[in-house]
Amino acid sequence: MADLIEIKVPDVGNVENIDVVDVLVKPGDAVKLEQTLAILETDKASMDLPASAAGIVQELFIKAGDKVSEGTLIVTLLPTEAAPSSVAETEEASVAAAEQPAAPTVVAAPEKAVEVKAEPVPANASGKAAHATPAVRLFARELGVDINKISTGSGRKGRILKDDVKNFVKKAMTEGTAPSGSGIPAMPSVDFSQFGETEEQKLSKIKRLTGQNLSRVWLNLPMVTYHDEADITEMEAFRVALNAEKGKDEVKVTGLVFIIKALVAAMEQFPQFNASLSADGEKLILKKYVNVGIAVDTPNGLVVPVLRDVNRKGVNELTAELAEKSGKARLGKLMPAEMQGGCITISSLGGIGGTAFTPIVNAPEVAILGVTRAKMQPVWDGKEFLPRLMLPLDLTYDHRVIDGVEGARFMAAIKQYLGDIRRLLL
Ligand code: CAO
Repeated sequence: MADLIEIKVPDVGNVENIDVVDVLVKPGDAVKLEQTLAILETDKASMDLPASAAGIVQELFIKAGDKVSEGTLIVTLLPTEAAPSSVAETEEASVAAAEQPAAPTVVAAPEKAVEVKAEPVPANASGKAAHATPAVRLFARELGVDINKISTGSGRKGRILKDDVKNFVKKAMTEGTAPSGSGIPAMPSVDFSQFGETEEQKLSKIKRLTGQNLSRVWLNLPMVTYHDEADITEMEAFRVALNAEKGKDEVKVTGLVFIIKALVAAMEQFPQFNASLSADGEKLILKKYVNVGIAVDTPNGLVVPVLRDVNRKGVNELTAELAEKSGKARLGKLMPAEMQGGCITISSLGGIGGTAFTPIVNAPEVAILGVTRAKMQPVWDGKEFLPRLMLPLDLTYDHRVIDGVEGARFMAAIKQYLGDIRRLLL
């Protein structure tokens, strides 16, 4: 039988009687090189005690609560052939290597390590305490991670490991969900299965990305939504007449194309709506091009194709382009470039219904126009009530760029263009 490898407490710098706070292996466990065997803690530091060789645990000589010093025997391992058995190649060398144990990974404790140690283990929202060693808790604290937000760990029995903390931070960084400094407490995670049957459904990538972007905008932009109605009775009559002239296979003009034209005409009149605020908030970047994003509902979530140079295109060209882009969006065939460079966005729910809503600005744009369902209404003309087709409009704007009066004037201009589309020619 191969010689057993003895793993002892290495030189930890003249510290005696170190507390063993946790032992992570038991007899029979296969241990990898550098795997943490135990967590030791002094009043100055927490340290993971790594295995200086790979093997199967034969005997364990310490337990949580013990005190150890340099040279204390921790475990004996039976070297395994399959795994890299040690830092060195041969069995003899591995025994030698075990006698010069790898240095423990030391995590410096904060000034008041003793108080930190005494801290009660907080429970997460599901009522369960996060399952992690003090060293991992300390590591999480140093990175500013609330360990209770890591729902399960990849360690034994769901124990949270350092890698889980690292992955949590990585995920937060890439998804932009890292604390924004807003000081807003995170939503608690709730175990709904305690109230009844549940089923988990993964969000589509589009939904996840949209959600992150919307949250960012919601937290960063002071937004105001202004509501009004445009009289589109004549516009609708013209649209119906236009479509009556179209052949069976031709794409029909929708009201949305006129709304796009009216919006763009208003933007030319009020250039601050065709602008973005510089990242430092010091400058307004005015755009000389006019591209309009159209929110399109797709099976995978909301996407916003961008119609370019809308001011230079006529109703028929825009009708064809809108049909093409929204069709591609629904099939998930839009290229990233087709969703970039928008100056303002329209979100139209008119095909479905509604009387008003508060769309969220598609920042760094400064405004978004929401549209809900037009309906016939009695409108008083000073002498009598007339049946008019009224279109509800909702203009949300970034109040850092647009003030209330500008918002109201911009909306009045849109209404005027929609009320009399001949004005689009002026
Ligand atoms: N008032 C009354 N009727 C309206 C209308 C309005 N404001 N807007 C559309 N309609 C009618 C259309 O005329 C059409 O009628 P017909 O079938 O009789 O021709 C029908 O409703 C369906 O229109 P549509 O929605 O297919 O076409 P559209 O050009 O108006 O809109 C598009 C295109 C791509 C914007 C739309 O299909 C869409 O995806 N809307 C959802 C936008 C969205 O998800 N917004 C996000 C909200 S915030 O999260």
